[in-house]
Amino acid sequence: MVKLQTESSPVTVKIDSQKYWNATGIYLETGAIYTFEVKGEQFWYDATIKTDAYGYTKPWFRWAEMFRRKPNENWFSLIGNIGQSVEQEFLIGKKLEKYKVPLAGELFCYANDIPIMYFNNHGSLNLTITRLS
Ligand SMILES: [Ca+2]
Repeated sequence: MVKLQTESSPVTVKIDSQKYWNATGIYLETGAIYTFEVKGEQFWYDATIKTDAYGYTKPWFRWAEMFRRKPNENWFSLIGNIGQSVEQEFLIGKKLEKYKVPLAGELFCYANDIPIMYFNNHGSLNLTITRLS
């Protein structure tokens, strides 16, 4: 497991849209502040729908939104999670400027989708993590 220090270089990890949990191998420490960013133009695919880390909305999918892992965030938005805990889950999107870690653990990530709908996902994003303090 990698622990970033404030003077460490940023670390980039691959987040695969098909994985229910992407274990990043990055250990986030309690009270530390990090920046998470998907740099530049990067895309992943929900079946044939091309989108970025902000994800997308479709009026004809509205009925199914409540079944998403994060019901109130876009389809395919990039979500971060610490230690696979339901209490420590947050939207990253393309950039989360400053995130203060409430409780230490490994960073996990996923594309927001319905749990049984990961089979038709394609592509991955490179997420860069920097420790600020
Ligand atoms: Ca899907």
